[in-house]
Amino acid sequence: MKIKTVKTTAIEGQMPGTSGLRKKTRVFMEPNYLENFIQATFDAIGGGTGKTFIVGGDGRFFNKDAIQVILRMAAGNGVSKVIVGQDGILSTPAASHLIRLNKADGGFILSASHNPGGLDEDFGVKFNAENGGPAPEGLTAKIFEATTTMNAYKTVDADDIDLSKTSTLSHGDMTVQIVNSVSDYQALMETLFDFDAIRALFASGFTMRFDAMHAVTGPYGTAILEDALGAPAGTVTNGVPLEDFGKGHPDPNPIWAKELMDVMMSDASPDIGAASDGDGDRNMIVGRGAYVTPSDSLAILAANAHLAPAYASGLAGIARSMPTSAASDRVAAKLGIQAYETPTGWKFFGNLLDANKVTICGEESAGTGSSHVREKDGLWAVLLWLNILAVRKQSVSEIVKDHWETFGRDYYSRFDFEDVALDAANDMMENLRGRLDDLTGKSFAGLTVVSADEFSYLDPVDGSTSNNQGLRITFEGDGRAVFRLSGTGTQGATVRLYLEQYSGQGGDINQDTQTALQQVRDAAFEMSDMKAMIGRIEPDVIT
Ligand code: VG1
Ligand code: CO
Repeated sequence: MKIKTVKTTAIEGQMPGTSGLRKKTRVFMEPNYLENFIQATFDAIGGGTGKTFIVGGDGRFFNKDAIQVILRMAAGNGVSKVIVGQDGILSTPAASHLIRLNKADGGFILSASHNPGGLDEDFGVKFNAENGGPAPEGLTAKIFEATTTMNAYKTVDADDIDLSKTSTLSHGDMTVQIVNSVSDYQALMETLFDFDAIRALFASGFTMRFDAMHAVTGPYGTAILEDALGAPAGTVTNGVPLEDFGKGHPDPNPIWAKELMDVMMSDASPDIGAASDGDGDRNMIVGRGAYVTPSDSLAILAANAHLAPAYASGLAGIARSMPTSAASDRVAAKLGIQAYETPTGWKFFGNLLDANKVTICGEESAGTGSSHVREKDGLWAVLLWLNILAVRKQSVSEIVKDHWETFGRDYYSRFDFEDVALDAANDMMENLRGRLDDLTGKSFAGLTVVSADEFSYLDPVDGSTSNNQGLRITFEGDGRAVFRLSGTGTQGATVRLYLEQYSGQGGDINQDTQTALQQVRDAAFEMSDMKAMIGRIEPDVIT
């Protein structure tokens, strides 16, 4: 098969963000856009010759077409083998596992995660490195650099490969292996959790609703929860992946998973509700009448992980992203293990996991995971919850309440202001950044600032530094506000304001969240002059 070199021109720098390159689908479909990014990735990792890669995506519109492009380009770049999920389907954690299992040189995951899919919505590509984790910052910088100097890409003339059946095919010298999307991942889960105990839980009449949101976890949820663990048929809802996710936002939070929330808050509520996002790396957990915030979920999973076989001997440490609440730090302190605070995005956990400094990690945005892969893992979190419930034989809300009684409660909420004019968002951040040094000791909305800084991370493993990772302000009385600009939006800027208030041990754990956060919120609005700077203080989404 003849390798073709196609001339192209650099597309003014394609910058991979928190989670790969994410753009409108139509942008990805422009001539050479996807091709440039893929070639830039091959160039940045020193070429593809003789290497093995994993390829799959969340099933959104353009997934299959993009895979065919990548397969031809892989052959053009001398790759020796590509392993692809059947029908082009691989969840992000399953792809991470396949990279590790097959000792591959990396993987391409096609997804814009929780962003909507379709011709007029979003598409994305992430490159994961040989450890199975998102490309570290040094590599994303090289990829970006390569996109700016690009003048040709390599591919082959070849027909599309049939992705619908598990089989082994070829593009010339390159082997393409189509694998079942679920089975290796399921086998991994069986090594981590007590499937017999969870099976017994379901057999005893325990009920669950898992909302796959018409995204990638449908086949995984059905195979594992219903077929392997014996949950009744119908436990998994919206279980067929659709190219437009049924026109929904496959984002597992109380706003976008409203259908599930309504059931969980009603008399017909099952014992546990859960949902996952577009690419299967996020999770939402909700008990009967009780939503569990992701920050609390991370802390509770960490505090109870020893009840599952894989974590019975304890945790090496716990890591959380900076905007995530301090709840998991309290667990680490009690367990006498190290707590790490990293910038937003899973890539920063990779080094800590590889160096065995931590076992469990999480983010406030509904991501939790462990050392079993190098990505956050939605179903993993759901299964760990089920394992804990099977052992403790208490309800979700009893477990949550018990946790708060032991550790105190970290009230938490995130406000998202979407599609803000870029200049306005940058000006607001710049303005606040410029005043950080003067904030300490000043009062806003009656709250005195204890400290204010811009988060910068020194990686304890490789010594690299990541600056500009969010503005954080702590208040007297254990309150905190964090301002950050999103790195995953595709339109304008998204301003995220993260609010947190600790009840103290033995403090009031029964307040309404927004009431408990009111003072911190007002102080944040006042100190940033948000109303004047971006023209509003009403968020689009509150989680
Ligand atoms: C968001 C979340 C962050 C997460 C990232 C990717 O980033 O806040 O916690 O790691 O999405 O998640 P940002 O920059 O928009 O705040 V996913 O599920 O898209 O892989
Ligand atoms: Co995701």
